[in-house]
Amino acid sequence: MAEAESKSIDNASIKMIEKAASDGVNTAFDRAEAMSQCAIGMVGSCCKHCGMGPCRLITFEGEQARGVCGATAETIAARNFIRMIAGGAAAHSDHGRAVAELFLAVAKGEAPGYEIRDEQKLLQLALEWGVTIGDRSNNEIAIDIGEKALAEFGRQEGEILFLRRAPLKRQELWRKQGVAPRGIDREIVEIMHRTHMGVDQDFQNLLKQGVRTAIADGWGGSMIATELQDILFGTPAPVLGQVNLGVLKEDEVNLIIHGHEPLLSEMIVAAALEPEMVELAKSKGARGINLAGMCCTANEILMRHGVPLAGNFLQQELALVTGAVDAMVVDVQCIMQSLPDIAQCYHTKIITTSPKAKITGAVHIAFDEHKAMESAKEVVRAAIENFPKRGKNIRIPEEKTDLIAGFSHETINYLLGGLFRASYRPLNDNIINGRIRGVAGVVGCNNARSAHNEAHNAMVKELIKNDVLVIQTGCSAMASAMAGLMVPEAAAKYAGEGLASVCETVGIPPVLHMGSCVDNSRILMAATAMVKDGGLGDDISDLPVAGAAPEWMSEKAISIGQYFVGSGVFTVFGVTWPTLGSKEVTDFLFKEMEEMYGGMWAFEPDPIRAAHLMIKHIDKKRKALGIDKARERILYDMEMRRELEVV
Ligand code: BF8
Ligand code: SF4
Repeated sequence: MAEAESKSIDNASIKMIEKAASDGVNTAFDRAEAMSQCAIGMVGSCCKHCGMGPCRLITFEGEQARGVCGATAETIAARNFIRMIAGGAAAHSDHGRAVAELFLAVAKGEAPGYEIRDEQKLLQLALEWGVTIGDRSNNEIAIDIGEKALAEFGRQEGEILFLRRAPLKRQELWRKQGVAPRGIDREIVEIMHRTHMGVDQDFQNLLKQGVRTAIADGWGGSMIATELQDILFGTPAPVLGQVNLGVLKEDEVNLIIHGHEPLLSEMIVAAALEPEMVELAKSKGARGINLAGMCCTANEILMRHGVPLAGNFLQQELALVTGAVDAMVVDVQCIMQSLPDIAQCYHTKIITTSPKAKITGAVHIAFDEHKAMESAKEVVRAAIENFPKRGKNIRIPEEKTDLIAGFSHETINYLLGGLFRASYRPLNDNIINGRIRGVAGVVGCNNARSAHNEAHNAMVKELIKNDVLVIQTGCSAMASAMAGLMVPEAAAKYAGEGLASVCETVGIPPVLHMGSCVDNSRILMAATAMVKDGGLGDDISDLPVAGAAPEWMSEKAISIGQYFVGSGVFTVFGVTWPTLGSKEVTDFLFKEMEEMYGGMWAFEPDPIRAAHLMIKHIDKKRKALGIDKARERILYDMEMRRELEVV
């Protein structure tokens, strides 16, 4: 069916889109087709911030349109844009806060079942934050760290603590530009205030607050989430996993864990291993319990436990269409409201767990972190008890692909430098000598307005073909994994000769999975480590690196993009661009920001062209560093080598 094939490039998904159609099930793919997009809202020119609107700004020839209150297209586009940043930063940061709260409860002995797994990282953070170590116990140290982390959200003045991790030059630049965040919540609230009717009406001033808030996300809320999760659940190390709907099993209880915060899912992983649970599953006729992840929760439990990935954002409904999912448990973010409706067509139980995220039609099992194991067992039991209710209409696509995940910033350090001299030196050296042209972070969502996974795969393949090492998070990482790009063998098959030779020596894939979307903070740390190791300039903006989210859809992606730009990275987005209604705002984001921050936005829906914009930027940085000639020599060497091989 040509139609399903235009919606996804993944075979398993195509089969399930077809099955959904024959089962009479409506999915996001159908809804995207039926839902027309408002041309004015799409370009950021619709304001409904007060009861005199919505004001939909259309510029007539020679006449500048304004809202009823007099707001211009620039003000409206900038306000809409930074409200997206506020939404995204709030989501990541509230996740960070939940982790900090659990962390503190664990340290105080109030959350049985959890423990501190990465002592080294705990002590490192204690040193960094000036927490006394002495002969104190890990829990005593962790109480101080947890309190300091929580205070970051409500901090009113000064600067958030993790800013000091950035290269010195970057910190100075942030201070000079007035975008060093004071506190995480404060910056988000200030966006909501300044974008209220009749407050900040200078688009540059609005965008500046957008940068400050995004930095509070990347170097604040998200980084707190990543760091404390690592200390609590373990810092990821390379692990073999599998991805795609084919990880579901016909003869086992299939429980999908979907959402973002690993607090509950970590405990579900433990609960599913409990003998009483396995016995219960067997008593219901199942061979065992099969856990699989969806969206960023999937990335979290893959990175730490090797739990397979059932799929990315646009596969959440398709998983239910297999008819083989006994329960899908969700927490927060990127969860489609259509899930309970689709579940009704099969037998699946949709279980919500967070007081922040209930869905009409779903069962709610409140997750209590103080009795986490009990909550987790209740969820697993619900899945098991639902297993006998499976209907006959089951089809699990066979597609599943191997991947290696677990490339935390620390792991990359060890892998490259070795355990005793962990460093980014070999990466920097290979960039300087030209074997690796540069590094690209390709991240973000799927978007039902563009073919599922198509842009991710096209862009990533083009980048590695051109010797750009790719690091990934989120749904984008899963897209590459499905395409077989996250195994070491992919280097010989898809990467350019220079990159392939480095990957083969170190034994890594050309595309590295760094985790969930809050783990984009790992990319910031990796970039900082590259600067600190020397030879590639003295700021992130000097590095031959670039970022992209070719299939973005969520506000979180805009916040991530903006903190990359604010940290000095050229960042290109696909699908659509939300400020096109104002040329001034768009020009400011695409051009002026480079002068201010060394990084800027770009919009290019064609993934190959977007990849070449990234490569062009990388080459520009190589030239500025004076290392462009090295690469020419390398290529010449290879040309010569090929000739010799022919002889
Ligand atoms: O935080 S990449 S669709 S799942 S928003 Fe959502 Fe986008 Fe996926 Fe993870 Ni990130
Ligand atoms: Fe219209 Fe101004 Fe109200 Fe927005 S704030 S809806 S532009 S009157």
